[in-house]
Amino acid sequence: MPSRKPTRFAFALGGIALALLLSGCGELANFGFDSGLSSVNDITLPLWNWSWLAAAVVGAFTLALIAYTSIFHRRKNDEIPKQTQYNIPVEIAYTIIPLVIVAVLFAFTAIDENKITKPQPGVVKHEIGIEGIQWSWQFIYPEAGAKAIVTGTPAQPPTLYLPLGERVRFDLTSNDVVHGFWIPAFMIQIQNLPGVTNHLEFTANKLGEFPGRCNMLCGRNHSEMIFKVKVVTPAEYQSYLETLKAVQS
Ligand SMILES: [Cu+2]
Repeated sequence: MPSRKPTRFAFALGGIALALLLSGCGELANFGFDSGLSSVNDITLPLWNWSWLAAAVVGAFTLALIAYTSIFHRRKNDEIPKQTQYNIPVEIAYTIIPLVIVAVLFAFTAIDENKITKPQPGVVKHEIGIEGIQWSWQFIYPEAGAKAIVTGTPAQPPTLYLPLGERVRFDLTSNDVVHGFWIPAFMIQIQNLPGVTNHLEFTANKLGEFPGRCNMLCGRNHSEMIFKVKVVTPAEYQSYLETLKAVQS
């Protein structure tokens, strides 16, 4: 009975995987991200979670097909099995199924992207300029005057202040090459392009400090393009703007 051992082994492996998955469900929720942090991640998290679940289903199905073939169709003797050149229904199925998967993922992504990038001019309370420079960031606060510009360096990464619960509009540019403005915790990523101004509106919904970085390979010191995001109360944000004003006068 040569097929007995591998079958038991496959069942044992499947059992262990299922046990691990069920026991870890608490930590697996949201797959590494927190909910309620920002207006963007509240939109993105369901898509993120369902994409992982869809990937798990596709992965399990594929693994089952591979296991079935390798367990039940192992070489039993020296006889060459029936040789098949093609199987039209199978080939149509494995062309159409991935196309449907990609189309569904694309549609849900496009719907969420439209929600995230839709401007809400009446709700926006603040405007902040984000300029990528080789190799750091400049944060521009026009509310605090024309010269309210915070420039970071690799040795002294800048801090981006954001007011809690108030919608901010970012105007993103670059003065040299393509950079990627990325705040992982908030699930925000948008490119800084030379000669183009990109916009993103966003509300931070949790006080605290969060790391930010550049995620476009932009040159030798790309990895040093880090910054800190500090979400403060609206009153603290106003007093920060006042300190920026005071520095200029
Ligand atoms: Cu960069």
